[in-house]
Amino acid sequence: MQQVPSEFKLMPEQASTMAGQVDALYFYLVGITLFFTVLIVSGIIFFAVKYRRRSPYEIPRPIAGSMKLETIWTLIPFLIAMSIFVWGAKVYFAQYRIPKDALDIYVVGKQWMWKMQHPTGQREINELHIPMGRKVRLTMTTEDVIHSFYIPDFRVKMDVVPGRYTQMWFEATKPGRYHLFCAEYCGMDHSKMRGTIVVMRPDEYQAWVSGNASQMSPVQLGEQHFQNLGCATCHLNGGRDAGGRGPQLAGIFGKPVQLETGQTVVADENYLRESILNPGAKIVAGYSAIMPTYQGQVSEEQLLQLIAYIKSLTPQGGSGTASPTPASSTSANMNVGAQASGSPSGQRR
Ligand code: HEC
Ligand SMILES: [Cu+2]
Repeated sequence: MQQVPSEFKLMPEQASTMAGQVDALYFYLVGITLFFTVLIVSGIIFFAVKYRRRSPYEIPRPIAGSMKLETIWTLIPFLIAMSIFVWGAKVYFAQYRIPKDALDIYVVGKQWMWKMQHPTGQREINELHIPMGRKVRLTMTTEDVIHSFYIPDFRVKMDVVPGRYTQMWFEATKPGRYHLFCAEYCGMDHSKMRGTIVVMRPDEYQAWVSGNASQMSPVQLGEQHFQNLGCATCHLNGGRDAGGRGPQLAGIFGKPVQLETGQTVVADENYLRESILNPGAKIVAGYSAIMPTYQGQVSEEQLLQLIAYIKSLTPQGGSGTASPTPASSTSANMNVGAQASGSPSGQRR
């Protein structure tokens, strides 16, 4: 299902809200480079001709230096460098601050394919259907080595790292089919780890989603795992008050958690992941380390579904056994913005 561009293009298409911003900065850099290349090269030629040696015994006039000149050629480059810095930081924050109100897609990379799951349950391999004009947030991890999720036409790229979650977001502005590449060398078939992002008009997307509606949503699947893995026996809704041996999970997402050590951590996706795979790493204050590890018992996809389920729980309505909130509305109570740190991976740890 690869789309082969029919004509040669100097630049990829601008198909997301980021594309214009990235390109403007890029052209600014190219413009500055061109300007100074021309200025310096013509300066060299001009002075070489003007001050050429005219007789073999010529002795040039000594130059005493010029404060004014030095100040100018320090100040101007400084201002230019700062303009690049400020502009670059602006674009950087626009890209790496993950919006809260977005459509949540879960991505698992592996050698050599991309597996995606929609909040409504649809799964896709090497293809991702998304609506135009809506923010889409990807929460990504991999089963094996580092990959990188790269959509040139959107000007977005993010590493996909084993053992943790990275996130990225985009908003497509044009319907069409766009290349998805793995941009981190990941073994023999790295070059075949490609896919297609299919951007649809909102009504088309709605039709596509409801046309494939038989699957269970990540939240529903997560609830199943929660029951099957026995989490519900310790994590009762109501927590200790209800007789549970573990803390109540409803409502913890995005909130600070007090640890046994006195430290506080924010319960983001990476914290939930660690709590399930390596419960001993961070013990919740007031509890003992009785939770077994689920390392090796849950796949990356199941883990993402468990986390989607925990995120969907609300203290009043949801519980370990009650039916989850409808999948399509789960993004509303997600609080990934808590992770809007400035690091390139968008993660805290
Ligand atoms: C034997 C009882 C038990 C089982 C089974 C159990 N847990 Fe736990 N869980 C605990 C206890 C006790 C804690 C608090 C101590 C700690 O942090 O390890 C905890 C902590 C957690 C936390 C961190 C909670 C917070 O408030 O920060 C999460 C998330 C979690 N468990 C998820 C799960 C999931 C998902 C499962 C099933 C895959 C599961 N647990 C199974 C007992 C259990
Ligand atoms: Cu790869």
